[in-house]
Amino acid sequence: MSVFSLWSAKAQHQDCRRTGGPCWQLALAGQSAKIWSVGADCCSLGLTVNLGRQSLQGSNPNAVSRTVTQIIKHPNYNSGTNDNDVCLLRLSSPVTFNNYISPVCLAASDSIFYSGVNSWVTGWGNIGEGVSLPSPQNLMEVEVPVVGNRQCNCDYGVGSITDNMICAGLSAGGKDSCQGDSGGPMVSKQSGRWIQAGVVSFGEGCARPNLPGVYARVSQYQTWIRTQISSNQPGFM
Ligand code: 4AZ
Repeated sequence: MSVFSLWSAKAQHQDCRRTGGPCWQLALAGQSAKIWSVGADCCSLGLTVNLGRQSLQGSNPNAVSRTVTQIIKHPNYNSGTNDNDVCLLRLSSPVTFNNYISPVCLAASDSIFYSGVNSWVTGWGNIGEGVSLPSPQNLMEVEVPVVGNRQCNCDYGVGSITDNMICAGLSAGGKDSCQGDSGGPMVSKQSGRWIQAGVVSFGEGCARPNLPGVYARVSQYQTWIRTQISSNQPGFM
């Protein structure tokens, strides 16, 4: 048995080049968006995933770590357009779920996230566009409404937001994911359950007006994820 976690293909290529950076949030999330965290350390010697970690400093009594033994990048990832910006990380061994570490539901293929519906994004990324801002020491969380693809295409230029993307942000700006958050989860609550709708992918700047954050649309990857997990883990399904 093994455990897989969703990440961003862009983060694998770009953020891994950063050294000394903190962590990246991964998309193995929890029933309550407020109590989990999964981060991947800089990958000079391979990735380490920290689960249940809330702070970069001090004791994290609920944290456990696993190494990453396999990275499966989406075959149609396009680094020019950011289309299909997802990958799967295989952890070295299963994790026991508890109040601090729990899985999130993946958006089903037919899931709809209406524009205006709130979503929550978490991560260890930059807290603003300015380079001089300190990296957060605690896992951050932001609440942003979904922006429909038609509107998001108007914002970014028609054709740049594909059906494999989902956007979220305020038209006035001010709240967003940012560099270093890539790979992390965007979750929404549907019928009392936390559903992962997106994986942090890209955006023009951070928290700018009429330039929402763009996320890989998880509902497009159900089939791919299931195929990968079962073919890499015989007997699981
Ligand atoms: C990045 O480079 C990044 N404002 C992630 C999210 C956003 C922008 C940039 C969204 O990882």
